[in-house]
Amino acid sequence: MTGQLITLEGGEGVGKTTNLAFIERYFDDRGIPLLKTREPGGTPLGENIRELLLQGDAMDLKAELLLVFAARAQHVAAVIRPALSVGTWVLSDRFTDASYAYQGGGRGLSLEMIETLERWVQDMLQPDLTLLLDLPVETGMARAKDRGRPDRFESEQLDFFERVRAAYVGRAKAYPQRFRRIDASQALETVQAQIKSHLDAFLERQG
Ligand code: Z5A
Repeated sequence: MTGQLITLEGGEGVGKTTNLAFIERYFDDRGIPLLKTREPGGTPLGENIRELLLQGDAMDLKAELLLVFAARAQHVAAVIRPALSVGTWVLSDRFTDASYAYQGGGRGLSLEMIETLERWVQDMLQPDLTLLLDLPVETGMARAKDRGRPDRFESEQLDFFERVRAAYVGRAKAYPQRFRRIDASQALETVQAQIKSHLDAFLERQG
């Protein structure tokens, strides 16, 4: 059996890092081999590109989009496809939905261009399950504010994050088969109970 690709998405301060650890434990407890990875990043080249994207100087928006997909091309070829082909499940902290949300929604770049890059880099590869942690932008920004010096994305303003959120929610509606939207404004135990019930249902579907 080939592995399954699960992605975790959401805007600023939604609690991805906190919940990734919970998801890892969930698979560990069931003895399912899981490779945890992230975007931008996941490979030595991707981690270098991540540094440029998060900490680098101001950049042209098209350069930003191409860097995100350059990191993804390496990630898909060197990490994700090889793992899936030997039956290892992959959990990625962000994937292409983030490009639609941040570069498409946030930056206002052409969705057609993102689709073209997506097809070129991924061919038919799509996540099997996407967990979207969703909460009001002000709540997320308040949760994230104690994190030290903000990076290039964290320095953006409220309206940018509103567009990011709207783009994520739009994609969740457009792809209901793979998206599960979780209300991340609830208490952590409630959020994690919802994540567990989506993972239980997903595992059941695999048979
Ligand atoms: N990016 C892009 O533009 N295009 C792309 O294609 C891709 C990425 C792939 C880095 O992402 C940037 O890359 C990202 C978009 C861009 N920029 N932003 N913003 P990242 O995923 O590495 O960075 P991040 O968004 O900052 O994620 P994070 O580190 O996982 O942060 P988080 O979601 O805020 O998670 P957290 O640290 O677990 O939670 C924040 C706080 O909330 C923390 O104090 C928790 O204890 C608290 N928390 C968590 N859950 C709860 C609940 N339920 N109640 C109360 N408090 C909670």
